[in-house]
Amino acid sequence: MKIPTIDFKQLNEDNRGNTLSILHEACQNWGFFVVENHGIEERVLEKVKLLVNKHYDEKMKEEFYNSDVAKNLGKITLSNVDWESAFFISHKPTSNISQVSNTSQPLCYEKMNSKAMEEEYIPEIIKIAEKLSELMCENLGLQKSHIKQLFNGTNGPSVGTKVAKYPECPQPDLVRGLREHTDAGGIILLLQDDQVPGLEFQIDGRWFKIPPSKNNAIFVNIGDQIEVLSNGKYKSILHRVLAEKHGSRLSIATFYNPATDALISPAPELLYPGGYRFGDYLKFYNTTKFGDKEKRFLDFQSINKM
Ligand SMILES: O=C(O)CCC(=O)C(=O)O
Ligand SMILES: [Fe+2]
Repeated sequence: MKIPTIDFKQLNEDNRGNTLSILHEACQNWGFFVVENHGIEERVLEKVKLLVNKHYDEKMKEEFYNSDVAKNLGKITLSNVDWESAFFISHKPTSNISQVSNTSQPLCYEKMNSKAMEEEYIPEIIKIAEKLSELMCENLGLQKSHIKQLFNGTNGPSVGTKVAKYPECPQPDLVRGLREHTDAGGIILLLQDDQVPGLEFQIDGRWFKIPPSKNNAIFVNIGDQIEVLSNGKYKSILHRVLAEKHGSRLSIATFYNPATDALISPAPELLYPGGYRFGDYLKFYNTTKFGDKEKRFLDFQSINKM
């Protein structure tokens, strides 16, 4: 199976329709896809990865291997922990970079607050999230700005980044890098390792391996709120990260989420008809019984509104 790939370059050309269909299919049936030719400069991506790797080697690695999780591997059952060394940075509506730096992650201020992360990478990744949100709306037959507006709340969408390494693990069958879950929010954009694997998504009950990204493509998956607003048309899919015996895996995951006070509901255009008397439905059904069910729902919904 090949991971669905969205080539942003093709959106400006004759292939736009085809690219939109690939995206629609990916959101309906896979819950994830890869974005190529996204427009973020190679130089920026390489710099961000280098800073994170360097930070891990200098400041986080030793702390991780001294932690209870690492020390207890093989001694007690590690069913409720993750073999992960990570910290979280909030970007929007407000940046917490200075707090992150002042507390547990002294490095962060110097390194992550560098131009590369906050000024060059994050604004570009937000642009990609918003472009994808517009394309999803187009595919769902919604106003282009529907997702953005839904996510807005009082102060605009919440955006944050989990900066992680999954350290090399001597006994990877005893623990997960990150236990299986779906993501709570909206659109998740991942810049990941180009060598070390580990990420897996579940399709039809079977785990599907996501290979490392060789060409700095951005891996995207959708979260629970996109499933809800699309009334279940798009799916947030279970995923996990395996611990690996050879090499530590880099993962920089940016979450484009609703504001905490955003009021979420399925888009009215995508709802099943609702709030009617069964007798009225039956009357309409009797005249449309041998027609298409989807069309009957749509027509009944619009009649019912009047
Ligand atoms: O590290 C990864 O590749 C995935 C991370 C993830 O699933 C998460 O943080 O929710
Ligand atoms: Fe996740």
